[in-house]
Amino acid sequence: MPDPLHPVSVRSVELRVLHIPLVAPFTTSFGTEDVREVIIVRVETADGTGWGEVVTQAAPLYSSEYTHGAWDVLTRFLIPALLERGTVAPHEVAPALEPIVGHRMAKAGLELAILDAALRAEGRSLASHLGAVRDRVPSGVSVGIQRDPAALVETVRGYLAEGYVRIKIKIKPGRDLADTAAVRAAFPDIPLQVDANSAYTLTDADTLAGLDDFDLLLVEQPLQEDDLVDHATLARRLRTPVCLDESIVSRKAAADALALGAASVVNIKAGRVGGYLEAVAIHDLCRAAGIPVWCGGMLETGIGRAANAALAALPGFTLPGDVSAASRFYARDIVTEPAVLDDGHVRVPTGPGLGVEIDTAALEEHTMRREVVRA
Ligand code: OSB
Ligand code: MG
Repeated sequence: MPDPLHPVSVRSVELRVLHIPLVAPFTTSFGTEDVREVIIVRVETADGTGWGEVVTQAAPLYSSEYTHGAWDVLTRFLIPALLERGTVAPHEVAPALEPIVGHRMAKAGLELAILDAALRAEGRSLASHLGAVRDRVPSGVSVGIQRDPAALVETVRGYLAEGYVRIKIKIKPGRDLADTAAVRAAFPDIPLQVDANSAYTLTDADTLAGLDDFDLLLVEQPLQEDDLVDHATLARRLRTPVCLDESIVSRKAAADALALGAASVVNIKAGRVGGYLEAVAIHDLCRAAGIPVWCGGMLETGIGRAANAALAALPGFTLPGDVSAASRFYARDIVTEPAVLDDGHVRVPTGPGLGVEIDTAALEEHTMRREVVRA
């Protein structure tokens, strides 16, 4: 785990809801988004500013959290709890917020802003603090459900032409085996995986076993968030490795999943687990258990995208993550140097804190709502 950083003295926390248009609609088993709704956090401390991102979506479909619920719990409970303490070191944020049950994405966004402020004050990068061992990370792309399998093949072709080194396609009942077969037939050798976002039950085990024909890296979250035992049962039925996303809400959940044999690969998302420090703890426990991990994504802006690149540079991240270029989702990101794809990789920022600077004009353009909470 990272060494503790010095505390910062928090003076105020600004929240913004942003609406950022997506370059193309993104469809999963739980719905279609064409505008990203996200919360950006800015903390002002005695030693400078820090930025964070709350990766909720507009509706509670991926998890129970959603943007306006996160706004409410942040303004009423989480931010007041931090302001009441006065000073806080990054590793003290999660324990300080622990009495408030759940709301992990909201907590993660606040912790990231404190981490950024503390690291900028010490002139250290988030990547070096978390334990990064690489200066660039291989870039995979998550491809939404398209009109039909032929359209999916053309969309995938475009991403491969850009250089993405691993393709993930979204599946749901009725749009699974034929879609996967079409992509595999068109591209026999690419690293390919599928993500069901909890859309199946164990009664679909025969269909899911059909995925074994396509030489997939993994099938991600076929069953519900709390179906650990059913995932273990399914994993015994499939040759395709089962990877968990939604189910891994904490280091405890990860340990339970591994103990049950519910996952042989883990997707780590800092928002889903309550922060980047908890994410490192999950990385550490999976690494010790010989379980490969990869860095998931939540359509992050340049803030969360920079942090994800730092996390994905840790040694246990042995599979390419959903750490794509900003242009995969956004025409106008909110950082001055959006992440780009270079030879199938994304650079790990090396500057202090997140290592990215905010494009304030872009930030303003996308801001729908703003509030400052003071001590
Ligand atoms: O299940 O990984 C997921 C986006 C929103 C919610 C859930 C998921 C996703 C993605 C996109 O797959 C990954 C990305 O940000 O590139
Ligand atoms: Mg997923």
